[in-house]
Amino acid sequence: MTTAQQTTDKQTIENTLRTLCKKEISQCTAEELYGGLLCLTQDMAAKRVSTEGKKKLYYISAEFLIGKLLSNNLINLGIFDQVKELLAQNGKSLSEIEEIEPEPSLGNGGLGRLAACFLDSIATLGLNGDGIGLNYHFGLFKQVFSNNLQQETPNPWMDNPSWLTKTEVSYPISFKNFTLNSRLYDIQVTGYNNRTNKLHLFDVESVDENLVSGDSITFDKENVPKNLTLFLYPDDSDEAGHLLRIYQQYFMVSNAARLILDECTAKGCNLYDLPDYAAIQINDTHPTMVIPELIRLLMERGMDMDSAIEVVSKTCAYTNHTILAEALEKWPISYLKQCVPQLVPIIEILDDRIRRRFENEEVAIIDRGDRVHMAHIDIHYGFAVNGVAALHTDILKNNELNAFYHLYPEKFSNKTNGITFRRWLLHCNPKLTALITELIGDGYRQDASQLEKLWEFQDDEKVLNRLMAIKKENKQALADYVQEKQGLVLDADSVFDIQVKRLHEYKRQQLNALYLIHEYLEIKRGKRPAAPVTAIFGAKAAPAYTIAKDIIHLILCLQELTENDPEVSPWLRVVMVENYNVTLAEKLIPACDISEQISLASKEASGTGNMKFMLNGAVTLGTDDGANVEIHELVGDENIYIFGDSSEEVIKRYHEASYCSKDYYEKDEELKEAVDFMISETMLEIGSKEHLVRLYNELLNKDWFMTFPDFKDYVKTKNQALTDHQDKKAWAKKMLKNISQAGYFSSDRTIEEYNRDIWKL
Ligand code: 26V
Repeated sequence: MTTAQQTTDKQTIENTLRTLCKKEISQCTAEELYGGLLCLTQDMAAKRVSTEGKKKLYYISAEFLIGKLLSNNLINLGIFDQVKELLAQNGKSLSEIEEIEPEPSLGNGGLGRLAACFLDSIATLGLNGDGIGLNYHFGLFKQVFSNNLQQETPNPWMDNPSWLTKTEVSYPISFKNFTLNSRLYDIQVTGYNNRTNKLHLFDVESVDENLVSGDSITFDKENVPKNLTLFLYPDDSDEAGHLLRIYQQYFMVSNAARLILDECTAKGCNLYDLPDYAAIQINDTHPTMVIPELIRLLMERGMDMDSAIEVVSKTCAYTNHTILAEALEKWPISYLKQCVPQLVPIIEILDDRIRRRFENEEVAIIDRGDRVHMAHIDIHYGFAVNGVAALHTDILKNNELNAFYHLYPEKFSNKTNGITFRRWLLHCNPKLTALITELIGDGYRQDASQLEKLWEFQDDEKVLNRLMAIKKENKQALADYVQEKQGLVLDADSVFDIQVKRLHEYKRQQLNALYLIHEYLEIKRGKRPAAPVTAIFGAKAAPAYTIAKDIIHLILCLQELTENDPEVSPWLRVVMVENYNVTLAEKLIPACDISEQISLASKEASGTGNMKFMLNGAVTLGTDDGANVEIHELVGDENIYIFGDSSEEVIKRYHEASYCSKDYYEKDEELKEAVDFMISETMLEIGSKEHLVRLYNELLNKDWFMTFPDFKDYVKTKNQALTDHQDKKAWAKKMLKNISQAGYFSSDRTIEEYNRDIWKL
């Protein structure tokens, strides 16, 4: 009998847990059981660690939004059901124990969650690949609402017991004025019935949590030795924030580069053959300095510069996650000189070589304003560049990175994002999982395309009814949760319309809010919607992003307005959940009827929430943007609600600089009425004039992300969806179609493509 088999039987688990907790299970507190289960899974995972594989993938990312790990690990180790039953037999509930675990918030949103899904799939496919990032002590802030405004507080998550294991690995990392010693902490990444890989998180030995006091996320930004790993992307509204970000990035990649070189040389690599031992995936431009840093370290170890550049260029690959200009990193060279002067001569040579080869100023690394374009380093000195959805990659090739595409067409490819079904179906929606398994067996867990078999049941009324019943139960569970946490009573018989994602103008939560105002006014006029609706939002705004915070204020005011108006509340409720994070997403997504994916076409690189909702039987209401385009193709016009201008129209309008929001406002009576309501007496009684008027002016005079042109079509299409939802059987069929076509969005498929085309492990 293997060790894994030994541990999987319930009796053995019981004995182990009893020994670890030093008590009978029935006598343990939830905290004690959490600690015991953590040890038990850590031990089991460690036995599956594999050192197999000459070549390893290193996925370097400033963010890994891993979410809670206990249940995920229990599932992947194949002991979830046994543990759940065992606890139940002893009067304990696994979900209460899950509540104890703090959620590490080591990411902002999609990019960080994608990295976490990828690690799961890499281990599940048995591939040799580790993640490398930073061990932020407070991660992203915790959001609290007060006076209908967002407030930010620290989110400490590293309390004992923790999933982090301190290692012996430490490097001295030098900056211009000081040297800091690093310390590596590891988190085990369990694959589903497969190997265990590692997430390597580097910390700085001199970090001091006392720099953060009380409920505030402010701290001394200049004290880098003490603050380097306190927060994820601290406020970048000022220069000290920018510099800290550069310190963080260099600290991350210098550690990564040293670890990679050490691991490869230990396996017999002579450094000239590094590309045979390592593939480095650069997740957005945050880890870009790994390129000049590796060149520098190779030269330090005796390699000439030409060879070092060649070796590094064959090892590094880059993923682009956005076309938004403000998100594409361009660091003033003076900042680099101030923090990491050792990289400056190398970057200058890299730029010089490009300038000698190509005349086009557009592809230079250091521009005429002395700013270093990080993405340009990646494209020139990496061997692969990919976008994250078909439309996004096309836009990169034909517009944003067109000049580069002409130089290196062979480097470009698309890798449409994916999600791990272990977390986003098996864990978060056990009832739907059980139904699917009953209908088509469990082969879909390893081969997601088998979900297509579900379509055979398209006319099976019993199956359709059960789908609806499961949705209803999930909605009730969410309603209970929201009542407990926020004291809001939701009606699980209403349509749950959900928009959860970071707050950003391009994602257009403000368009949704304008719709809600419009519907509110319609109800006041006596015109009720086709069905009662609960509009649910979840979103954090960057602390320094003023307009995003104003939009949150507007939504919270609408929450108060609809809750307290007895004429409106039976038909329309607006709810914003506090501190939206992975744990909340796991409760919201299975409970959704309509999935709002309403970004301005061309702006959302992919989206991954859209995939999670689809897999859980929600129907998408969205623009033809990002991966919505692929969802649309897979489910067909009948099973998705698409509205708004196309990406071509939007790109053309930007190009011509022809957009004037006031023109739309003046021509569209209903739009005008909704916009004006934002600063009406009714609203000003609830909310703050400063915030509401600023947002009103922003929309009326700028509306950079073009909500006004799409307003009419959005209202019409959304109301059509609400009408269609009334035909329960037809709606259940749409749900089934969506679930049955979701297999393409398994991150296992995405990772197979990365491996086949880029990493070649
Ligand atoms: C970053 C920033 C930072 C400065 C202010 C404005 C701004 C706007 C956007 C971003 C996003 C950075 C990159 C990112 O997170 N991209 C997301 O990556 C996901 C995974 O590929 C993808 O699904 C999302 O569509 C994309 O927005």
